[in-house]
Amino acid sequence: MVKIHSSEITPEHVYLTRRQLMKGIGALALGSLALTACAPAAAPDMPPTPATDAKSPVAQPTAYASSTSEKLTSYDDITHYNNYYEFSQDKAPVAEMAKNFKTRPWTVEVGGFVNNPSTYAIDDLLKKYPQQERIYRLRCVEGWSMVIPWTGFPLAALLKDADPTSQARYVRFQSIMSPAQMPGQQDNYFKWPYIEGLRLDEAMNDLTLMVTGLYGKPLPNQDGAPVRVAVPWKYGFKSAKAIVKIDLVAEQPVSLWMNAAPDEYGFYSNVNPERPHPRWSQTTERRIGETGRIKTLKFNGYADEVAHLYDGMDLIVNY
Ligand SMILES: Nc1nc2c(c(=O)[nH]1)N[C@H]1C(S)=C(S)[C@@H](COP(=O)(O)O)O[C@H]1N2
Ligand SMILES: [Mo]
Repeated sequence: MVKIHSSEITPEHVYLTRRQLMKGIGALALGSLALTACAPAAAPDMPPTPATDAKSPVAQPTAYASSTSEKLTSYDDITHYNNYYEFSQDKAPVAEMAKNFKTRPWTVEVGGFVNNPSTYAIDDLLKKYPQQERIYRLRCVEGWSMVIPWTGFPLAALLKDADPTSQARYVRFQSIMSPAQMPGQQDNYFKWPYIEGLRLDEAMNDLTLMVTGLYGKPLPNQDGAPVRVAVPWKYGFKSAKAIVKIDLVAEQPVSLWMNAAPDEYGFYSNVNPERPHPRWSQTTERRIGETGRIKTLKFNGYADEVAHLYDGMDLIVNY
């Protein structure tokens, strides 16, 4: 993938115009789906339809890609308000600190309980899986949120090719370990590398995205280049950045945050206004770039897509 200069970043108004066009094209085939910030997702009046053949340099629109009428968070906020503890516990310095992070060469190893383990060079991975645009809300456990136009491909596609065996019950994500480049990894305050995990059915859900770009451009380093995951119905920390290894495992993985503060951060970490964080309420959130607070929705507004995964589970106990 080519290096981009900041002058090549699509200005937001250009991007938005193009998106409106794409949305128009998508809407013809899909019917319009409207989700708003403060109301639960209006039930789509038709099931998600496969991508249309609309030609776009960004991606093919899908039902999800066009599924929000919410205002996008600005490129500047998405790339300068970052949680990335390998670099810093402060958000603002991350962009500058991550500027020279090396994302090539890069490999992603897919293994564990699979019939077809493989190690992909990142550019082969990008070529193999067609990129789509998905506009998702991102809700951080700290009580703020953004609306981000990601590009990427469903993790399910990668997992199907890996062909999990019957022993595979969870997916474990491992982020890069590179203390020379990442000052946050130079002490043992956290147990590095960053580990996250999903149950296999969560990982296979169509919403779970391998993210390789945003605003139609390659993923900026501070947002997890060259590849991160986006799991939009869970708190942001479940969406690990700079992934180097994906393992299918039998046991529930222990994440970095479960290790650091087990009472505060559980394995599931579904966005849930009914379960307060031990130190703050989760009933509202601040949309970055906007004033005031809006209501936090269960599963971050994606209940129609994912609530069935938790039938019969107590999500207060299984936080
Ligand atoms: N490897 C790694 N992944 C990570 C984090 C991190 O510190 N390290 N922070 C998480 C948190 S808390 C959030 S809210 C999101 C932030 O993603 P963004 O900076 O692209 O908005 O990334 C998540 N993924
Ligand atoms: Mo977060």
